[in-house]
Amino acid sequence: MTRVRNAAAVLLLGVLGLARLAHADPCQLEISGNDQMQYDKQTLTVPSSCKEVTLTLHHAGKLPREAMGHNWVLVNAADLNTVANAGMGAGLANDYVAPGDKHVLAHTKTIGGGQTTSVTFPTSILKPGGEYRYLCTFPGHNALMRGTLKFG
Ligand SMILES: [Cu+2]
Repeated sequence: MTRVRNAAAVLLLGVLGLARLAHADPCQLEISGNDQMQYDKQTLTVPSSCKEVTLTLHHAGKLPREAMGHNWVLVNAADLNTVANAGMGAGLANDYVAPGDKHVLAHTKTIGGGQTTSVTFPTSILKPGGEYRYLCTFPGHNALMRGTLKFG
């Protein structure tokens, strides 16, 4: 019994250690959305040393995705409105992202309150020193839910 408990304690410490490591990794980005239609960050920065980026989106609210769904969509600044409009037409079944939209650089699924999702993409799609925009393409949300991602 003691041995089992010790094993559980070691496992727990291991998990906590991994979580701390993941948090310290600058190539792992995190952002939250809430029921007030807001992201918790207006700027994200990716160091040029990252070969790959993983963006984790957490919905800190309680409302379902049909009412207050959030996603995270990365675009060139000039394409923000085009992508938002195309996404609206694509509907929730497509996560409000038009299938095959070449203006979309990377995107997560659309999630509801309490859910978490992530997307991993190579930094080879970004230009060093470049500034990009991210937005939520749920209809009407991008007016408030948008920010800047800097690379390098
Ligand atoms: Cu949203």
